[in-house]
Amino acid sequence: MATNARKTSARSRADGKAQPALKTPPPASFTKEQDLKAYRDMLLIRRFEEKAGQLYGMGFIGGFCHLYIGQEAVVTGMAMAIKEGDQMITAYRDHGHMLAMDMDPRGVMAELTGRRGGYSRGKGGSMHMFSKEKNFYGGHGIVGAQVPLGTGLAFANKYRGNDSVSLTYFGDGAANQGQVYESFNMASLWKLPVIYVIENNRYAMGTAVTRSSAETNFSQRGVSFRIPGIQVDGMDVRAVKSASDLAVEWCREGNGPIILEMETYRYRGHSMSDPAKYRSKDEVQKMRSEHDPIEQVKARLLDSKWATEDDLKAIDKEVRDIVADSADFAQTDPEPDPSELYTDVLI
Ligand SMILES: Cc1ncc(C[n+]2csc(CCOP(=O)(O)OP(=O)(O)O)c2C)c(N)n1
Ligand SMILES: [Mg+2]
Repeated sequence: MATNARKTSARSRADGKAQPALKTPPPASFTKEQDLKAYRDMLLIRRFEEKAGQLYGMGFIGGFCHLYIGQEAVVTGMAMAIKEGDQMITAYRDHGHMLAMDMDPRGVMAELTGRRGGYSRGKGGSMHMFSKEKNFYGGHGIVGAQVPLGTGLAFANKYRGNDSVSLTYFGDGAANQGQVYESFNMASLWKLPVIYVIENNRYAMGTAVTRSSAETNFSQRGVSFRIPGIQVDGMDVRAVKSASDLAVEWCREGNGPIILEMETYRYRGHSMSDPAKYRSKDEVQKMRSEHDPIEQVKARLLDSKWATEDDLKAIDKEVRDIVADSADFAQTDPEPDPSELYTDVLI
């Protein structure tokens, strides 16, 4: 559907041109194949993250490790809306993003355990992985740092005259960073094809959005820069897909940047060392039982008789096998040779 159809109200500009406001589109209607794919892709992320959590507990993973469990619908729905050549960049909660960009689970898991076969040859760890081949630009540990970089990717696309779009993800906490607004200004001024995906999972480390943010409607953070934004149910993969379709089309039509605020939730702590005392167990349990992105698709598949319990078990087995293989590889692949200590390093 053309994005033009969704432009609703108009705010007059000094130059007389209207600034459109956009409405959140209804969730996409999925075919059986799309629902099955969404289920399988989200399950892969969930099982991969559970395994990463186990390996961390067993001492195989050094440094930081931030799990994406609960937020799977965001990257999965967005990945269903993009095409070859579109780029993705995010922060440190990045394993799901890499799997959604079709990166090899072995390479991701082996990077977590610091092995040779990892995407950064075992020298980057959880927060620093890249694949130019798969158009994934990291993995960034400094909060907000990826936002100017993602904006730069969009600048390069415009400069080169291709129609690729930059998907620049960041969190509700990062949304309060100054460099985000410097990026917004330039992206809007130069009409850069960038989708700012704000993953509002309600917390930045142990701080709830209501304590850290004067304006908690993150979709409106671009108003001063004439960047439209919409709020999206980030726990429903179909809602994510339709919003992503709209945003991708908006960028490819040459309208400049757009913001998608994904309302989502992380089930685990901020990182592996977070006891999560800042929220109640009931709050987490309520999200899990009433809004889980994977359970929603599962119920739909069963209700519509598009899949039987046995079909879903077979998908679960396929996914578990991939994850088990990646974990085996990540425990047996050798560590980098000491001579690698000075390669790939700027000194
Ligand atoms: C510039 C900077 N300041 C502080 C930190 C410490 N820090 C790491 S994650 C984080 C919270 C970010 O929260 P959010 O953007 O909501 O992302 P989420 O962890 O929820 O995915 C903070 C303050 C950092 N890494 N970089
Ligand atoms: Mg957050």
